[in-house]
Amino acid sequence: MCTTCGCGHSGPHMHEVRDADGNITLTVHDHEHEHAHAHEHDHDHGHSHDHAHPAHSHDHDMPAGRAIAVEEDILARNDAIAAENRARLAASHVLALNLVSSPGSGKTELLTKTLRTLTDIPSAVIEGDQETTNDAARIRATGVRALQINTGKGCHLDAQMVKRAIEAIKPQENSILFIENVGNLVCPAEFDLGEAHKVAVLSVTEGEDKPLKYPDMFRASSLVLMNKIDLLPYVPFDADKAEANVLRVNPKAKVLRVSATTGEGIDKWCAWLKAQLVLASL
Ligand SMILES: Nc1nc2c(ncn2[C@@H]2O[C@H](COP(=O)(O)OP(=O)(O)OP(=O)(O)O)[C@@H](O)[C@H]2O)c(=O)[nH]1
Ligand SMILES: [Mg+2]
Repeated sequence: MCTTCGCGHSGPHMHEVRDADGNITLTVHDHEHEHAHAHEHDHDHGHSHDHAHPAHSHDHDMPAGRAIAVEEDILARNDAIAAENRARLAASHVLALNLVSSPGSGKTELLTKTLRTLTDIPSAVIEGDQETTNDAARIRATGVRALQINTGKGCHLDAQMVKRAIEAIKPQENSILFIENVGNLVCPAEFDLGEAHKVAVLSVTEGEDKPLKYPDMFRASSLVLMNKIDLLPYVPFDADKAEANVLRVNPKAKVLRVSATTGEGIDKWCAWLKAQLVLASL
C-alpha cells in the first residue's frame, strides 16, 4: 500500500489558506520537518524542498513485519476517522461520493457538466490534487462551492484531510458532496473517506484492460463512468470488453457510458445521483 510508495508515514499536517473571496485551500505537509518554521501561508508552496533535509520519518530499511504493522495502523486510524465522517454526513443527509480514476480521465469535466445540469440540487466539491488550485477554480466557475486540498507528496486523499475539508466547507443538509480524489488508480482504493460510494471514471483512451490491471479500484467502486465515449470512433477501444472487464473484477458494479464533453449519458448519471440522494435523505 501507500507506505511502499512513500506517503502516509506520518500523520498529515495541514494548513488552511483563504483567498480574498473566502475560497479555501488546504495544503498537506506530511513531513514533520516541514513545520520547523512558522507559516503565514500566503507564500507559494510549489517549492520542491531541494535544500538539505534534516533526518525525516521514512525508514527505508523497515523490516517487513513492522512495515505491515505500520500499514495496518495507518489504515485502522484512517478507517476510524472515515467512520466519523460517514456518521456526520449521514446525520445531515449529505450524499458523499468519492470520484477516483487515473489522471485526466475527465473527473473535473464530468463534475462541471453535472453541476451545470443538476442546478436544482445543492452541492459542494472537495478537490484533491498534488498541486494547483486549477480544478477548484473550474468548479467555482459553475457557481458551486469548492475547496481545494493540495496533497503535496501524498498520492491520495485520506479521511483526516476530508474531515478538515468538511469542517471548512460545511455541506448543507440534503446535498451532494462530490470528492474528486487525486488522479491515481492504486492508492485511493485503500483509503475510505467516509463516502457513500466510490465512483470510478475510466475513459476510452486508457485501454479496456485497466479494470484487470487495477482491480482494487474497480472492486471498491459501486459505479464506473466510462467517459469520453465521443472519442470511440477514433480510438481502438472495445467498450463492451471494457465493461465485461469491470464486471469480471466486480460483478456488482454498475457501468454507465458517458461523455462529459457532449453530455451523452449524463442524464443516466444524474438519475443515479438523484436516486442515491433519496436514499441518503431517509
Ligand atoms: N473528448 C473528450 N474529452 C474529455 C471528456 N472529458 C474530459 N475530457 C478532456 O480530458 C482532459 C482531462 O479532463 P479533466 O477533467 O481535467 O480530467 P481529471 O480526471 O479531472 O484530471 P486530473 O484531475 O488531473 O486527474 C481535458 O482536456 C478534458 O477536456 C470527454 O467526455 N470527451
Ligand atoms: Mg481533475
